[in-house]
Amino acid sequence: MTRVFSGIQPTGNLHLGNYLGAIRNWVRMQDSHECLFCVVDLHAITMPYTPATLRAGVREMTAALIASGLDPARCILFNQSAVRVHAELAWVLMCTARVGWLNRMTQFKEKSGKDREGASVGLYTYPVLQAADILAYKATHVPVGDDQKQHLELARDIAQKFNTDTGIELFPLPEPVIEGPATRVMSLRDGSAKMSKSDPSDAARINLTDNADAIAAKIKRAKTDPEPLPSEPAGLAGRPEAANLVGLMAALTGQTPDQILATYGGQGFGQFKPALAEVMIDVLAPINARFTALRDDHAALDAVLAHGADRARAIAEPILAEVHRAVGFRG
Ligand code: AQP
Repeated sequence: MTRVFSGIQPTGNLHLGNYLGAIRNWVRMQDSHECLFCVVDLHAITMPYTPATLRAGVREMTAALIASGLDPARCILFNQSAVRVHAELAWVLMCTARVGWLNRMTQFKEKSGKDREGASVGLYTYPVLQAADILAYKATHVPVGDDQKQHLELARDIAQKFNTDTGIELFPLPEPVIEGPATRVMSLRDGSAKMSKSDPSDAARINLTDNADAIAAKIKRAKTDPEPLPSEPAGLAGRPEAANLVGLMAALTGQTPDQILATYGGQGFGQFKPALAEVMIDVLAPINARFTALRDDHAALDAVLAHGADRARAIAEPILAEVHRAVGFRG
């Protein structure tokens, strides 16, 4: 049996990296698998937040996911805090995970920065909650971007240790699904940094809510180098910004980088960038229009989340009961 789980934080706008790296795969998988997709609001409070922004962010992310193609009739779409099993299972798994394992997590190091002592304990234990998100449903496949690889390996280690400690093969080891030509979309301002919601420069990312003018302006200003495009992918080595734009063109058109460079090799960015912006606008404009139509219908969005949470609970609660028996909390 296969079951798919993945999540996204309701912090800031959905961006092109989230869409190409993860969401597009989610949309594809909802037709072939049992899928649960979660707006992870418990994760969102690991960093500074305001309650009003968080509440609005959950609805906005729900609207953005539906606008991107998730269909609440074909997948289970809900917010994490509505299903208490996530937090309860996280506690049990925190007693399974080892401090040494968490100390190796690079995302904590990046997000806590120089002020590690001032970071929340939740930010440190974030990957254990992420493991609980997945294991609460005995999910077998987790479609994510490349940046989540290390957390997925940890989730597998936690599942394995729990099974060994209790002597019961309770959890399957979840497989990461890191697929497609854009598993790591880079910042438009710095080809060595990933495109990210928390980048202070809005010019570094394409938001799914950006209109055509904003997209065209951001692509025009995207950092590049003075060389023309090479005619083969090998010529992109050492040119991260050029490689990123070619990768975006490939992901958006469904072509390979070879095919893109066969068309644009030898041309400068003055020709390539307007073509890329046009393709991007064509893909994002319908998503943007659907998002605008959905975002203010709070009652409808809340109803989608409530129904999704009911369905998620129906799967997770019996699994938590199995965990309680395995641990010895009940007979
Ligand atoms: N640049 C990216 N390229 C490809 N995939 C990406 N993802 C994120 N950035 C890229 C994937 O999107 C999914 C949801 O991300 P998330 O919101 O849970 O993770 P995040 O780390 O909060 O997203 P951001 O934009 O990177 O936010 P910040 O700035 O807070 O770190 C995940 O599957 C992720 O891999």
